[in-house]
Amino acid sequence: MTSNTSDSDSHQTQLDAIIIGAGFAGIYATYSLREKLGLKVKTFEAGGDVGGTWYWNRYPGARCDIESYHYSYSFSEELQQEWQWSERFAAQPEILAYLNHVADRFDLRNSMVMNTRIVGAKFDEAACHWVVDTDDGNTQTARYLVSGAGVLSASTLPDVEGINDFSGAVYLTAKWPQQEIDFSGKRVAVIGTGASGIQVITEVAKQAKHLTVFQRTPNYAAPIRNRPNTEQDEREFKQHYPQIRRDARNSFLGVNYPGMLPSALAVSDEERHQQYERAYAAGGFEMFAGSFGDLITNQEANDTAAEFMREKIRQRVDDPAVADMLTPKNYAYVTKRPPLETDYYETYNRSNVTLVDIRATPIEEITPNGIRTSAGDTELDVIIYATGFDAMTGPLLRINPRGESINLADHWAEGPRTNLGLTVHGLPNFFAITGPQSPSVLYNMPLAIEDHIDWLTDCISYMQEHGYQRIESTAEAEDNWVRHSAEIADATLFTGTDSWYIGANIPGKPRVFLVYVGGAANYRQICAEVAQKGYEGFLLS
Ligand code: NA7
Repeated sequence: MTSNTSDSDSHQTQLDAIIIGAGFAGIYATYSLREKLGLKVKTFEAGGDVGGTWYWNRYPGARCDIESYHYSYSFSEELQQEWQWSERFAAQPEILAYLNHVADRFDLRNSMVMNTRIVGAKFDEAACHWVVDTDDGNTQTARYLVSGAGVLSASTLPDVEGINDFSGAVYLTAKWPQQEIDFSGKRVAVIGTGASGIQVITEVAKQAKHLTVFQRTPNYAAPIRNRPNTEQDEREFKQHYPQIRRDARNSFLGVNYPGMLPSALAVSDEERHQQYERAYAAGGFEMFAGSFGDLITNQEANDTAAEFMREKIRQRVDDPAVADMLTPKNYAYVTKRPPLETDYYETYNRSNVTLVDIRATPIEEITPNGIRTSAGDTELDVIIYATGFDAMTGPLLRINPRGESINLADHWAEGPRTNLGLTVHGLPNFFAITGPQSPSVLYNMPLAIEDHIDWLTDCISYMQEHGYQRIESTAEAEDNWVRHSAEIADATLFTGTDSWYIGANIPGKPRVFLVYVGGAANYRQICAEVAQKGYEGFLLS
């Protein structure tokens, strides 16, 4: 990367705000800063169009696992009323169409530059502005830098010998080609069995001549129970949207599932079983966010849910040896992101699907003809990598914003350090939408995004009113937030499991829990109090 940033940059500031990315976050940030504050905004998007996650992850089976009427913007009542979601859980093309509609409806494209990646950013103290480099060799300056770079956008590949030697076709779920791919008659491998792997495996198995799945860790996957939305669903949401959004914002996951009971240990075995059966049948995230309130804090309570899920796997998979391989054994339910599925476990009952446990027989090498494990060679025409992301911190670290005295990579060398999961000491006028140590991925992302952008819009408005040009978190407020965030995480079962929530999927990444798990309602209240107290914990000048 070459930087065009130099001390001779003009002190003239070209823009009020530069926004990184045109996904859910970048689209609303563009709208909010431009339409509510009248700022001069430019949004840079690496992809060819708006959509972010939903632009890139267009693999067969890609679908949202939050209900579509919830997984949408709430900022415009007209938008809520006019958009119709065809399914309970929207598939990728429909979400992408929705985001395109929002960009067009609010005329946002004229503030956006596509096919342009931000590759560096430095805060110039003398000019009090950000100097931002793009991969087309240009440099722009802006008072504020707002990252909508996403939390699961920096995809990763395994560090395995011969990865570039395979002579067949290679696809990544996270960077899927625009055109449809035909797997019929092909010998296909999928590496990875997270949310993306599970979705793509189920679809590709229907087409491929043979599918071999390379699994490192089995997951507790639950049925999504997708179906077309009915007219009644639509009426229900559209008539009661304000109340539904309020309730959603006050629930842990950002979707207000009814029927949650406080503790799995406070009811009889029979009642507990019924509650799990009800939640499993209801679909979506009800199994953990609509069953019992203590699954993420109490190991004994969690064991009851984990055992229920294991039993379901054993019931659904014909071959007991395969069922055993698919059964998670040594980590608590929900502490790795639980995927949702349609007929995932039944896929392993098909004669054209083979499961390989790569903990028992590790991948040794990718060869020109396929994959070699310690048990032998699998000949292949196609390899699909569904191997995940450098989550939460990866997208920001790949840009590595710099202040006068810090750069983000050094500042975060031992794990992310933020104030409110939104700002960083040493990086003035920088806001990370759904940054690490905010509720983000353990909340409903569009709502999390709106909460952050509303907060930063109010913050900039306050600065304008009071004649401030610069805001920076104090070191002390950042230390307190890092400590507070870690203390809450340590009171849960999450930190005992290797997952991307804690950086364990990336070799060498510091083991720090990346999400604020105190609940979005608490979190929003803390953010509101900071603002009410004149941005306590921040220096304004
Ligand atoms: P995930 O959930 O991180 O899943 C990645 C999968 O790839 C997971 O099964 C990993 O096993 C596996 N993996 C990762 N690295 C390797 C290597 N080196 N070798 C073999 N297998 C590997 O990513 P997804 O894209 O599925 O989902 C991300 C989020 O998107 C999801 O949680 C939703 O929020 C939407 P592991 O479990 O690490 O042992």
